[in-house]
Amino acid sequence: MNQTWSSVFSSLLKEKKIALVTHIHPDGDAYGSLLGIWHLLKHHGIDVTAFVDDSNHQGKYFFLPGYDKLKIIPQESSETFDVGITLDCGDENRVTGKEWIFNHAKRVINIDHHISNPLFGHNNIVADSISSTCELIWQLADSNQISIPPKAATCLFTGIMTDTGNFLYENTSSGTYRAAADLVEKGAETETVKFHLYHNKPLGNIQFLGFLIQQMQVQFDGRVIYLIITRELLNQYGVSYEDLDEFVAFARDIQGVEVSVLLKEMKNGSIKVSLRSKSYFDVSKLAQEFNGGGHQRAAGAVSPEGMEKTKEQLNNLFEIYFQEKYNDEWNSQHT
Ligand SMILES: [Mn+2]
Repeated sequence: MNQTWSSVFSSLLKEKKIALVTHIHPDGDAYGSLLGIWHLLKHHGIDVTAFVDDSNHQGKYFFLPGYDKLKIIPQESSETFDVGITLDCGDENRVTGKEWIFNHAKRVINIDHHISNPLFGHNNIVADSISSTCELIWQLADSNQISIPPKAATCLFTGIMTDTGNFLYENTSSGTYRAAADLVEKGAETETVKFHLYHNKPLGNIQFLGFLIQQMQVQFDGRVIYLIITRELLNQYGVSYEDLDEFVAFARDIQGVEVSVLLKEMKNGSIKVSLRSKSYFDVSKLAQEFNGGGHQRAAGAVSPEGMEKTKEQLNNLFEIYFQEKYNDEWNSQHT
């Protein structure tokens, strides 16, 4: 563990008042790191508050300990904090309450694991080779011998599990298993996590997935799959935003597929682009072409163009990437 990061983290235990935020449309790693570090700091006597946006407050991560203690970012308040921490935010525009945290905290610490992170904090603990922000927090605590209470362990375990696709993705290292094993020993309630995330899916979600799979578009000799979600469709099936991640990962698992693309129409007509790749395609580069970012195997962006135009732009990029960058892989891949 990097010495500077380690000491920045241990110095948190000397602070009086800390605010925590994560990214918009929080996923398992976002809620896991937010609540994991909240329990950890609280356990060590810090006055700490975890803040979220109001928009998605009944999501599938409700079972995480402390979820009901999350506070909504206030519209107006003169409250100040010694430190503000942004968790799992690949860039400042993804931070929930970005302006609020920079205005109300004397110092902002950016704790993240996205390769495209531009280091927007006063201190930056950004480790792009680590599976998840939750694993990074475990490493920071472990290297400083800061004890992790059971509730924090449950939250951190959740983020590791979701960001690695249940320890399947190639971001899963020996260190990831070590972190997970240690969190289990520290009391992570793995059965609760597994039940709520994997064995309790709403029927509508699975029916929606079935529909999407029927409609999916196969391109580039089966190497690229498109899942297209219009607003109409989303309303019809009542599927929440946070479930869509799973679908794009599911399509990527099809034999011969290298990149899975999910295009989702948003309220204002722009298109949310989610990208997953299997073994060689660096989708963070593709996302950057749309001013987005992420990881090599999982990235995203928002396209201001409509559905058809966005798909056309993506196809042009795939054409170029497969011909120029990934020509060897293109020729050698067995489909
Ligand atoms: Mn993450």
